[in-house]
Amino acid sequence: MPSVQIFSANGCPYAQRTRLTLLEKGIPFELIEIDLQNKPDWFLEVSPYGKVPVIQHEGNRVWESAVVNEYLNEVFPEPPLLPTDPGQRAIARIWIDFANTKFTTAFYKLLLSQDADKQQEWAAELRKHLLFLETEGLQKLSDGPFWFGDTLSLVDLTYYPWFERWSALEHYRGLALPEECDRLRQWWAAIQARPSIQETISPAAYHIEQYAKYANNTASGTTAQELRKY
Ligand SMILES: N[C@@H](CCC(=O)N[C@@H](CS)C(=O)NCC(=O)O)C(=O)O
Repeated sequence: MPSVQIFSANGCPYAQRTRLTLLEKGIPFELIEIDLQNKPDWFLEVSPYGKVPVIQHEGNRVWESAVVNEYLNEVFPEPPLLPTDPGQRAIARIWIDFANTKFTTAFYKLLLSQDADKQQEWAAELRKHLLFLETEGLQKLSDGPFWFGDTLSLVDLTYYPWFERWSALEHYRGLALPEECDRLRQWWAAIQARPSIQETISPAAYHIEQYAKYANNTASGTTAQELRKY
């Protein structure tokens, strides 16, 4: 029996981050699929926030994908998915924080916004973030193809799921990757070739369907409710 259990949902980008981390490290795991539209009663006991992903490992229960991934990187050190130099490791964490606080927020706010002015505002915000990833992140940190050069890191795995879902954003809101994002495109091509990605990827049509309720603002899950508050 694998030592790691992950509570996951196939469409969830945060859970995908953690599934990718498990696969990249070659950690055997048991996957428990949660139907987020119809959560089992026991789920709140496992997940205090009512969200996926959550992992259980040797008496530890950990949630919040960024924290889960750091935990996995510490207890299963090979291959390392964060730079060993403390300065570089801090930079990696800054980019992970940027994904969580700015980038994914703009992604969801754009999808949830219904009026044209708000959509324009959030599209401009997201475009600004993409250019920031390109010029301050990818271009300055390494020659690629990944954030820290040839070696994949948690930063790559943190951003990947939203780029897989870009087809849905483009479908509902018409926002394409800006022309000038060459390094982002190079990164995208390189990361898509990873076996871990091929094992977890879902087609564009699936994501378009999954986000239909975000795009017409009828999504009723905890995550959508929280995002509507600001
Ligand atoms: N900050 C959390 C976000 C996790 C999250 O929002 N998961 C969503 C699915 S993508 C969820 O489980 N939502 C529960 C719900 O919508 O009721 C993380 O990084 O793990």
